[in-house]
Amino acid sequence: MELTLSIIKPDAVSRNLTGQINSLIEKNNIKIVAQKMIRLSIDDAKTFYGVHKERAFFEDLCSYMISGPIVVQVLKGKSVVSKYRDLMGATNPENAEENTIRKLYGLSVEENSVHGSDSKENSKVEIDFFFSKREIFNL
Ligand code: IDP
Ligand code: MG
Repeated sequence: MELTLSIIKPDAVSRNLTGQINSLIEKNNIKIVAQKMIRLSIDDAKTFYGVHKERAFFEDLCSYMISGPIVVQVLKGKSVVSKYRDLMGATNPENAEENTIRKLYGLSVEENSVHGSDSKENSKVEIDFFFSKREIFNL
């Protein structure tokens, strides 16, 4: 069993899609073992997306991520890091497969509704960034 960090991004939370996205997660046999709604500070956004700080879209991305509440989650399942990436679909919703979250709900390459850790190593760092041990059920 593996854990991954998921974020339901401001575009999706503001359009009332949290429940529909959670339903897709659960239908795919992935367990939500921690979840909370928060609003990021600009410093948090810049730290979280630090690997992208040289990219042209970095400032825009950080502004977008603090534009409204987000839902951060810890997901648990077999090979859930790659499984959730598959369920999310390609970064650009236009390139995402049918029935993926980003194909169904994404608005643009930036406002693409969800984040998921891209490796097991990063999932640990990202989960620790948002959650304390006592917030995660059945760790
Ligand atoms: P990922 O979320 O699929 O792992 P990354 O390349 O890690 O994609 O990019 C992080 C986030 O930055 C994306 O989910 C998206 O919100 C935003 N982003 C990525 N590429 C672009 C771009 O070309 N323009 C604007 N925003 C982008
Ligand atoms: Mg990424």
